Amino acid sequence: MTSFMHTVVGFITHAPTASSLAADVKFAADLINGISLIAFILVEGVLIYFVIKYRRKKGEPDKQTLYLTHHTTAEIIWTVLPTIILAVIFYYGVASFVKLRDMPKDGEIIQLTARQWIWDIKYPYCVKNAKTNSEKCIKLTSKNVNPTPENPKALQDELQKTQTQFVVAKGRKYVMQMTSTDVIHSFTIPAFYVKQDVVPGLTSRLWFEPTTVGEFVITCNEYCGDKHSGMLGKIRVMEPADFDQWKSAQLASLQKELDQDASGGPVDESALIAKGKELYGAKGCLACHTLTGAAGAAPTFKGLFGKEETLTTGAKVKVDEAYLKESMLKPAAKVVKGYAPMPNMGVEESDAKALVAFIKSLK
Ligand code: HEC
Ligand SMILES: [Cu+2]
Repeated sequence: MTSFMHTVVGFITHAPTASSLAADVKFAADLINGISLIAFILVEGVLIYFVIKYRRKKGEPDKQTLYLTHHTTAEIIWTVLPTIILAVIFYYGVASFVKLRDMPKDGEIIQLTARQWIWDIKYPYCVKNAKTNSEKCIKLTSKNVNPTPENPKALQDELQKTQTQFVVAKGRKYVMQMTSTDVIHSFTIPAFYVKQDVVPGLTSRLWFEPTTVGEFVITCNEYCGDKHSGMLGKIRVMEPADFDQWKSAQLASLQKELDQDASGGPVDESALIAKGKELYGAKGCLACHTLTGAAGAAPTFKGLFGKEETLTTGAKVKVDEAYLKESMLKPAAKVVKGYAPMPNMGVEESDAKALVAFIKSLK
């Protein structure tokens, strides 16, 4: 029955279905749209037909309308038929909804943080340094694909080509544990037919099992501010073997970073600056801080190091490494006069080091 209905209704739309539940959800949507379309055509068709057929023609005398108190057969039909149709819609809607909300116990848990206007994810794959006991896990951050003060003519399509790819393996189950640092966002992967609000102060969940290798877009489906339209991520589904290879390469490079940090060996300043520059884009700092000297929503980074800033308290501070670091890790601690406090951008110790080096390099 279900597969027959799938064939009948499936011809209406041809969107890709790339997760284990996509076909079910798409079917429920197509069914509702299909029934609505048929009902619309019937109702409007009969309406137009009656308007034409029973209109009063020129010179015709007034006719009295038939006086009807009730019509049992018609009443039974218009009660029973819609009840059956609605029961069918209800069945398919609930059946797919229940599956969507039933989080698999064996799913791999990916932490997601949304913020204006990017997605941050953290995988449960981590490495440790035995000596210092410090840990690093694989993390990816999307870029906002909107023009910036640095690149005002950039096109979204072009920017999206260099978008960070979130990576998952085909045939594995994933549970996203999601929260937001600012406003309500909505994490959506159209090809997977999944969508869930991401709310500050709350953890919401969503799960999927990708079934098709390829690249799919992630959108934010809740208006979240003026760069909402650029909150476009990308997710790449790989064959499990390729995914495992990607994962071990990532872990190996994290291990290397950890061991370097631990040994306190010579730091490659230019590599650190390059990493800071990348983070400036990846972490979304460019949305507010320019590199050109122009003040935007926040002080420019150009020439910032060594400058004297006046804080909202009236106190003056010299911009040194410690102050820069504090401004990133605890943005509310010291707020520059004339500005609203900066939101917490989820900058971590190791990122802060690179960002400070980058800011120092901008004379
Ligand atoms: C939504 C806008 C916004 C974003 C995005 C943002 N900042 Fe800020 N930032 C501000 C504002 C506003 C201030 C000034 C008020 C304050 O000190 O809190 C500021 C201040 C700072 C300061 C101190 C500057 C000074 O003149 O004393 C540093 C350092 C800084 N931000 C670093 C960063 C880094 C690094 C990022 C990216 C991870 C970032 N900011 C992202 C808005 C932003
Ligand atoms: Cu959003």
